[in-house]
Amino acid sequence: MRLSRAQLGLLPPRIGRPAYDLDKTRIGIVHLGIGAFHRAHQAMMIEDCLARGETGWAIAGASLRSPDTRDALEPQDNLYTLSVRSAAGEDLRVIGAVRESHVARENPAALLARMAAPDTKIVSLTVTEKGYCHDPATGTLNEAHPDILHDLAHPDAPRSAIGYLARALRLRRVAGLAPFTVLCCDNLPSNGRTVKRVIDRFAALIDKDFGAWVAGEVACPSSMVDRIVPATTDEDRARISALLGMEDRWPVVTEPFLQWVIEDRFPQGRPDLAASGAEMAADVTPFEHMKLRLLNGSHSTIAYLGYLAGYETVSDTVADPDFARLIRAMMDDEITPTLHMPAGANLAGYKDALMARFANPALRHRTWQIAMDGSQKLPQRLLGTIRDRLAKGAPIDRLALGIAGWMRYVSGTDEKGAAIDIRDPLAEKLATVAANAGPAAERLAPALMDIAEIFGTDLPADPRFTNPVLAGLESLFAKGAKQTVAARAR
Ligand code: CS2
Repeated sequence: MRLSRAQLGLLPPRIGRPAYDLDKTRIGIVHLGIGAFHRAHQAMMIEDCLARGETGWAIAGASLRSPDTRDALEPQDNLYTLSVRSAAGEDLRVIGAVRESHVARENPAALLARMAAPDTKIVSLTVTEKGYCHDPATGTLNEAHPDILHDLAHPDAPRSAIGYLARALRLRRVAGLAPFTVLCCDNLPSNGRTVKRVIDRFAALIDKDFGAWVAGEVACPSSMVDRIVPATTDEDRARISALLGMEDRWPVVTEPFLQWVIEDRFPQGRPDLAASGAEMAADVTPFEHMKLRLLNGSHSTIAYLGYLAGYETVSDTVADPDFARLIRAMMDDEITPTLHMPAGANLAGYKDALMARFANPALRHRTWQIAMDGSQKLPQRLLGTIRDRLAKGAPIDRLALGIAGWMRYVSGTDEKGAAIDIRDPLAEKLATVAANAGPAAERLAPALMDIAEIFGTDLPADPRFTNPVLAGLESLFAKGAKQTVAARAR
């Protein structure tokens, strides 16, 4: 038996389920990038809006390329289980907010029609950092990106998320409809401003007049999103299906913590997200910095150094007291002084909670998963913090070790000599650099720092940056991650 609308009544009583009439709701949001994160975060908050009677905000989800999510969800009437897991146990709830699953590559017209429909007021995105086809160091559109070149040449048959946004906005304009609000939910710095910069430029390249309309009319509020959502495993599928008494092909497993801080700029309206627990703010920048630097900066550092030390998950890594000490010291001594929080923010409490979240033994969050796409992540997670520190003449030893960990990781071979499966849009370039440099820190470090789309041109020229990174990388090659971390954690 498979989870579906017809079977909802057969679920055991302890399993939560939609507390509203699914047929009485309409689609008001199109979400590009319907992965695990969206389904554990925004879709859950929208579910609460629908349950409160805000009927106009159900979600049409889309994957740009892979049919996997659609193939799993459509036969279940797009229902799926959200599991909230910690040492205290597991809570299960079936979510009904997602009403359609699109695969852009298979049927672009259907997705564009949904994005251009009069009821669609918001198009939100979790397409990961690389999905914006931008230059990570500068945050501007990468006009040489193959998908962007394609979409500029064929604006009516786009491939990239940016191409879809532009095409759908154009269809709306032609139809005399107001644009939708573009809500970026990816871990980018000033993510609304970044997507705005990229889409404005793309639209201007297509047509000057259309570009001016997009620049003037399309709102892109920034938002800080936070919830740890590891990839679903087959073990999760089996356990959750057994608890449901019916099969769910793609449940999502997450932690109790959830945060969403959103700039309140939605000219076409929005659901009452604050009533679902979001925080509406005039400016999310301080919250973005706090989260990207403390959580994601630590996450990436844990991912590279933990992977190299042989730890499979984040919780395994921080169960090593040296790693936990290093990360906490990095947060307290090197990251916190760069943050400018509004009065009343409790950073100490945030960091305590973060350490507990990393230690959550019920989440098997693989270091390898977080290590993906480092070229797109390092600038906002570690390098921005490093720049702020250097501007104040402050030391960066632990942050530099995080960068050195990435370098050691992308050298492509682990400490036992086994190949590392590196996933990164720059993987080919990284492999060439690593092959030319060999396992020699003094050659590898400068060669990697030469990649301007990651490091810019300022950092490689600053010995206060290059020296500690090189020292870290030398130690990682000579002594390994465990000993290097132990020596620096005390
Ligand atoms: C992680 C994030 O995979 C990663 O790079 O750092 O997905 C992280 O779990 C979320 O940003 C938490 O909100």
